[in-house]
Amino acid sequence: RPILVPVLGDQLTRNLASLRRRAMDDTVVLMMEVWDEATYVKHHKQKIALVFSAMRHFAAELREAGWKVDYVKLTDPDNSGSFTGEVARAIERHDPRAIHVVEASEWRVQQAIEEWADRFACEVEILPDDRFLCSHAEFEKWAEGRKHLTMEYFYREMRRKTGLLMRGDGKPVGGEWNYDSENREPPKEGLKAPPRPKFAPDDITREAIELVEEKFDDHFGSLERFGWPVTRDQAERAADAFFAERLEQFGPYQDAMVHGQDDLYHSMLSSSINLGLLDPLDLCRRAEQAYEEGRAPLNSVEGFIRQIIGWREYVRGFYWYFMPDLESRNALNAQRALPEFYWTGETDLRCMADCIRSTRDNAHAHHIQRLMVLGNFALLASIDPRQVQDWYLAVYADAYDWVEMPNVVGMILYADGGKLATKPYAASGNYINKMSDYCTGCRYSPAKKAGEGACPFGPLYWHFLDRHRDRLESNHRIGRIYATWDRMGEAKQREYLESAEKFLDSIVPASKEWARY
Ligand code: FAD
Ligand code: DLZ
Ligand code: SF4
Repeated sequence: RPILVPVLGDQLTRNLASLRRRAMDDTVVLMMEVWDEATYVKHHKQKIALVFSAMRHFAAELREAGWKVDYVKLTDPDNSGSFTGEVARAIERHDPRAIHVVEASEWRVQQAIEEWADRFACEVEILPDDRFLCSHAEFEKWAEGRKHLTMEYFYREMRRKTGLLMRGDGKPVGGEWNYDSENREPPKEGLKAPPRPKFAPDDITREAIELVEEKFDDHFGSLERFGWPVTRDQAERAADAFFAERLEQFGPYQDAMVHGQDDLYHSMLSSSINLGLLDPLDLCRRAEQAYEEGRAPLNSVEGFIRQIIGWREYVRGFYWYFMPDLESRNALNAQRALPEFYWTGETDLRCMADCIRSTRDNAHAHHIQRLMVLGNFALLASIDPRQVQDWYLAVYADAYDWVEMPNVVGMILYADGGKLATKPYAASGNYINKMSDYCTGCRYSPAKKAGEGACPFGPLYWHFLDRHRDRLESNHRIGRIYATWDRMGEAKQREYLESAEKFLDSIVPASKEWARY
């Protein structure tokens, strides 16, 4: 009797804990395309095509290496539609003596897996996902008793643990832990990054795309520009191109935004890392090597490593530490429905329109677009956190709720009451104007403060601060801004508030359920 090893759609590596320790001859690998996973939100079309194509390529790679793979396609007539249903059917087919499965990255799926031991008549072993550096227990130990879970301190622990950019004496390379202050260059005129490699769909990807066109045609997004890596080999080529051509400028322009330049110097590797095609620690070692060999400056390399062993590990720990409550947090009592333009891109706010266009065309927007444009708007306009979560989970190729949720609930909306961020990331149009070229060519002007033609972010910013004064005035990082507000005087304040209210009243809520079935 074999061991059954279910491999989930974001566990596509031969280095997976459950595969690493198995002998091929008494193992059946089970991979399942299931309706439940394809529809728990209405994922962007590119995401479904990406996941199915990458799963099918990985199954082929395993078979070629000698593994026995039982692959259930979405269209198989007896497909039950769920992981649990498919494992039950596979047990009938293979009569395994045990199931070995790596824990799920998401709460929803882990709950289902934890029921398998009671439900099935064979032993079930759930293994930790050691593709992450920090275990759940390690994060809990770090978080216990802290008022603020400041990412920076967690990150330093991860630097010490991995030895990345560390000197022999336990101090950070270059003398500082963090070079974020050197990672905020506004875009210079004519800034143009080398394009990332795109991978033309092969037969397997084309078949996945056809399936998506047939079954998920009403989902958001376009398939036209699909070019994601779907195999480890392609993902490695994408990483090579990033290290050779974009890492050097990644640091300085990390926060920059340029109209129509969707990738800039970002790695565009998140979907590959999250699927398991790339190993995050390996990428960090390669970045470190680029620094050691003088191919990239410290602020770029440290910035890249911080995003991965800092932010990525931190949000994963944060998610598991606060789930399931995290999902329903709404500390600022935000109730407004998501605007229709998040789905259509039809808005005169040029920054929003460009970020939504990139989201629709590429199933991607880079971090500062997600945070300081799309996220900032959702915060200032008090959009209901559940609807914001659904949107972010539905529209990006790299979206999984373990990473999307802390970023939405904690980072952009402050809906966790300040566990993740020490202050809300609220900003007026001045920030967007400084860090992008969006405002030139916008119908609105950030120089105009209120009334007709004024950039809506300004009035919305003051309206937000004013309505949350009770909570935010005592915050040491944002509280001082109230002195500026008070100095404005009542007439000016009224102008801002009325301008914001007029804008908020004009927002058209989403006309249909775009994100959920
Ligand atoms: P780069 O800028 O090249 O960064 C390198 C890597 O660092 C990324 O590939 C990613 O693995 C990691 N990283 C960077 N920032 C973060 C972060 N804040 N949290 C976790 N990992 C990070 N990332 C996802 O992978 N999936 C999501 O669903 C997701 N949702 C987000 C929602 C919001 C509201 C915000 C503000 C951020 C979200 N991010 C998410 C984080 C980040 O925006 C993306 O990881 C990044 O844009 C991916 O592009 P890249 O690979 O070019 O990243
Ligand atoms: C995102 C996704 C989609 C769209 N479809 C599948 C699927 O059919 N089968 C599968 O194994 N995984 C899929 N995934 C990724 C899963 O949602 C992800 O692996 C788990 O939910 C992680 O907890
Ligand atoms: Fe966005 Fe305001 Fe600039 Fe227009 S003026 S692009 S709305 S920040």
